[in-house]
Amino acid sequence: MNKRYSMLFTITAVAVMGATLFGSTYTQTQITGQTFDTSNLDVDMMDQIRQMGGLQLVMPQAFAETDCSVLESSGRNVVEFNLTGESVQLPIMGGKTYSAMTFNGQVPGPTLRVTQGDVVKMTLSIPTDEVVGHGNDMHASQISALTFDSVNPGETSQYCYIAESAGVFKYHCSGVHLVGMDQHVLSGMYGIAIVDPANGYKKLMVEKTSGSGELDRIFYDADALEFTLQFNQLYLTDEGFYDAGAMFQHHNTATVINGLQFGYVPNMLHNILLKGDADKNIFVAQPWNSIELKQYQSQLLYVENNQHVRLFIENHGNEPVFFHIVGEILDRVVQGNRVQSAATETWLLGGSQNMIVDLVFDEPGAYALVNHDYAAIYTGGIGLFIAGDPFGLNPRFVDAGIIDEPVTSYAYVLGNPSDAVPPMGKNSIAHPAVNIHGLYTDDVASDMKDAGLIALWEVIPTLPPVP
Ligand SMILES: [Cu+2]
Repeated sequence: MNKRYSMLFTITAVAVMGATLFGSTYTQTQITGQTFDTSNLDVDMMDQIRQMGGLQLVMPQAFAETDCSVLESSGRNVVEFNLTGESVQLPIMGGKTYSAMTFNGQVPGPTLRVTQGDVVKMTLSIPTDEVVGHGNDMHASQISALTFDSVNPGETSQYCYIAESAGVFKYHCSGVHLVGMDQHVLSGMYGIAIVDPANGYKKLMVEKTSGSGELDRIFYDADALEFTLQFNQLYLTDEGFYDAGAMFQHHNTATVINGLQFGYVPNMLHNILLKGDADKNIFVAQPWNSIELKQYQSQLLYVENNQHVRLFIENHGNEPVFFHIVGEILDRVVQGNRVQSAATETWLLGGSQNMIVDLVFDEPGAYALVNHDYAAIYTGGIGLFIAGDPFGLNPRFVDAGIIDEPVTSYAYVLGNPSDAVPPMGKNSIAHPAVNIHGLYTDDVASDMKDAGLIALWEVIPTLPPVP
């Protein structure tokens, strides 16, 4: 008997002893069912388990493989993902800025999208003038954060992995040798990897009664219009620095979705569009409320009615997220590529938990998505989906020659916010247009404009005024 098997025998013996000693609290039937004869547990049996591959499955080679040269020549699709760790000043509500830590000058960091089985080659570079080192922990990799460790200013490091499991997975800075991870993540160094299932997403079944009262099942194609919604908090001093004391007390300064408080609510430009007057509010909160704010001014999320919508949602924060859409039902909730719920109104995400929500907006209207914790709503955890043409803008857009015929959502004219639109996957419906919106540095926003994204602060003033 070699040493490993003898250790297993010891563990087994202790377990059996425990079952026997504590067995008196159970019924006789249960004790009999749990007890087995150790004299039959010989080396041959362990050999059989090993030959079946049972012990090997504890640590499959693929999970531990991080050698890029090996994985790049494995014949799998290789996706490169390049990140730069940068500390920058970014705006917060009230006209101030805060000391943000970012991947690539944006919060959240870029969304990685791959197909299950792809190789990801992640390269992290830290500029020479960066104040501290940074790490990167991608949960899709199933590699310990300690394996990669942190990268010093002026250095570059990379690792590779196979994205084995389908789902949504966070990635985040792991601090400097894991120290300060809370500060780095809560200051902005986070993002998600979407690993699409190898066989694609499932059709969406919505089961409800029809107008006549008959039970009706509607099947929607797996292809969907997709958004990412990443929740987090900021804990800041008055000067905009990270406040660890506030974090320990769960006393947050702001609740953010995709980096911004109230990032997807109407602003004065929407007032002009709908009411012809910048000062006639159509929504109570208008915090990002000036054309001068450019990419930071709030935008809305536009969807069509009777369209399969898929939301990739991650809670990066320190507080729970009670995800809820006012006036809607979440038609399906998926976690880890398994359906968790259907026809539910709210789904709870703890810290570092995620889900995919599938739903269909049946009627035209404005639907608020919230973290249904009132403190979170009042500190920024709210946004609006606009489904269809609830405000009757189509005739005006047609009369003004902006569109030739009525459109099924305002996204065709105004586009959807770039920070909420993930890269395309195999079951994605392309957004009609995408505008520049997000907690991006001006450099990042400028690159997006060069790439052809809509600069809404230039487009909206050209739209027809309310008659
Ligand atoms: Cu960092």
